[in-house]
Amino acid sequence: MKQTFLNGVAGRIALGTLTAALLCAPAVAQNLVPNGTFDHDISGWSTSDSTVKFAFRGDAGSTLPGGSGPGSLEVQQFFWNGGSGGPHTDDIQVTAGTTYTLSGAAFLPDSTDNVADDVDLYLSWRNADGYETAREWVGIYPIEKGKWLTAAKDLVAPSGAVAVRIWAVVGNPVLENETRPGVAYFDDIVFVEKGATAARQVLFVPASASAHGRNGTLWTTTGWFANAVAYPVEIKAAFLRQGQDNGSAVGQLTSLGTVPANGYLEVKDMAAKIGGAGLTGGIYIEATAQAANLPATLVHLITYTFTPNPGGSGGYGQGVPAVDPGTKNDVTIPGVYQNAAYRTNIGVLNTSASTVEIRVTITGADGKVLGTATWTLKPYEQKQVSVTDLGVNDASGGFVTFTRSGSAGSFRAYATVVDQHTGDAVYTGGM
Ligand SMILES: [Ca+2]
Repeated sequence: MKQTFLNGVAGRIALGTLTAALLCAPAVAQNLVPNGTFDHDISGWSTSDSTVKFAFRGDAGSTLPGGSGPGSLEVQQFFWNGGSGGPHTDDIQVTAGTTYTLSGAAFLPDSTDNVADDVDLYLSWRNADGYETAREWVGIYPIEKGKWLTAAKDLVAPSGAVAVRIWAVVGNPVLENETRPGVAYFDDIVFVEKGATAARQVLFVPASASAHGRNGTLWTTTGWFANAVAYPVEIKAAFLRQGQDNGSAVGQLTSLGTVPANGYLEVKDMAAKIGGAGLTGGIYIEATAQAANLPATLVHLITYTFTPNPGGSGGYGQGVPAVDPGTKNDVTIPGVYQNAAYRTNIGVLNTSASTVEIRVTITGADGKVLGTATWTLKPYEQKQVSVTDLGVNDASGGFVTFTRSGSAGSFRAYATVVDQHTGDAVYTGGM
């Protein structure tokens, strides 16, 4: 009786502590910006604006309450017309009608050589065709040099929006004969779904198999998942078949298991578990965690597509890292061989719900075009062919370029060079 009573008290204390911990935790949803705290680098940020320079700043970071500290994005603006510019994120998926909060911190170095007079976060809503449908500014003000400043704003995704792109921009006043840049550091750029208590990450495996190949090989794909957070992460997936619209498959996911908090999960023959045997194609992965305040990355995934060695012991295969949906306009992959020693397969996965059109060009070692094709891929369709399908029957070196013809959709491309004698394969994702 006494034992039961003590257990009951202990239980209540534990529950009380847990509740207090949950109440004290900041009610912040998952940061949808893949690298907004710049802990180690500025990966995920890019620009095509020649008046902008940007770099990693390892010695500076937000010192505001709750700030992520050292590691920030330095932006330099070399244009003096009263406008502004800076690098931006890749597209981040959103749902129309949903409320999001965009916030960030900025620091203008206190130097008379720093001509900047403005820092902002700029957000562009994009539709399924890849066009901007509306834009928003989150001004960080009043400007005070030598001090971390912050701003936040609630924004509702407008009708038709499927993605956003976020810019960190520096503005200069109108100045004549000026050469000194406006400079600012950015940190803790956070874009969250307001009130969300769960986190989600979408990944794609561009190529996988559960199928017999040449010379008695049997190719299957094993998934190696590393958990990046301190919560269990559930993994669900769909197989993305060649030559068809896989939009409905992405809406009917199959569970592949749970990656334990801070832990690891191996899933053997993933393609057969979600698609059935005898298939080659891509894989759609959805990782979810039931907790707030999580980063955009919940898991890291590498897949290993291999076969037992038909001629002896052991086996061989190739590693294929999972990728985020991305938005790539131009991808070049060096290493195209089609001769007695090697053969080359090239492939593309449509990582979007839109039809995507891609121009494929294979260029030989001497710079001459060896073959071209235009591929139209249905939503989430995967396609893989031999370079001989593009008329390339003799190539001892060269490269393949994939260019998105329209503005709609996104894709990931790859090439695999296979040893003709052993069947050993080397996978290269797009650059
Ligand atoms: Ca930081």
